[in-house]
Amino acid sequence: MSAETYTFDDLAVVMGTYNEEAAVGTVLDDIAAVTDDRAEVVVVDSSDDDTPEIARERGATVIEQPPRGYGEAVREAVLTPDRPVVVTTDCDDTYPMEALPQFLDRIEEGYDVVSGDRLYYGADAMPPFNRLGNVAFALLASLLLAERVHDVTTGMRAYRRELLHEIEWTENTGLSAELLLRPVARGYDVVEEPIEYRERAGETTLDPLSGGFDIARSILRVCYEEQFG
Ligand SMILES: Nc1nc2c(ncn2[C@@H]2O[C@H](COP(=O)(O)OP(=O)(O)OP(=O)(O)O)[C@@H](O)[C@H]2O)c(=O)[nH]1
Ligand SMILES: [Mg+2]
Repeated sequence: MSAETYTFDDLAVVMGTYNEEAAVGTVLDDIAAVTDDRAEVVVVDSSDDDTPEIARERGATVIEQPPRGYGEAVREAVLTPDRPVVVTTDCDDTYPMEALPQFLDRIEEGYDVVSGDRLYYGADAMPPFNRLGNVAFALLASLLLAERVHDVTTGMRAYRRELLHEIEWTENTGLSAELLLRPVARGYDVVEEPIEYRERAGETTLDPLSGGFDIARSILRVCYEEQFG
């Protein structure tokens, strides 16, 4: 691992947004407050509400895209910034932006990926069905990769920028799992960092059942490809 010094000027925070007007203001204000307004913010937006206007007012770069699912938006979002450290979040006020300095510190220590582990503290704010699903996804991936991972679908991670461009990303609903599992399988330095998880502001766009099947399929495909592909 090679250590380098980073400041908030080296940080980009990126997200997909689909009708998140109830949360986008809070999320972007939190990022600005925690980073002294120095992080670049990239929003890939598919909304038909006021989300993009609110994001632009706060200085974010807004890229418009038709609604094609989580991964289509987040792939474009993570590949856009030129800054050396890229952090993903959901735009629903569930993830603690206060943890950004800690994530940057971990990258500075030399990690390639820092993954927010929501299950460590119990994730009481997560619906029980989703919590159970996440425990099952983590066990499945751990078995297939022979390496213990604890939260494979978290939306909050920091990545060293080069890694994002070194790997080809193929998944949509399962992109979050893919963004953890391919680096783990390829021997990058990955660490899971416990984070608090809050209840969502605004409506979910995810159907837990069909979304869950898509994620399970992505985990199987990605782990198979990494081992035999
Ligand atoms: N641009 C774009 N963003 C999307 C799309 N689908 C989801 N998102 C965004 O991706 C992020 C994650 O989606 P969520 O609805 O929070 O999904 P989740 O976290 O799995 O589930 P809940 O938080 O429980 O609803 C949010 O910021 C959404 O607004 C899409 O088709 N296009
Ligand atoms: Mg969410």
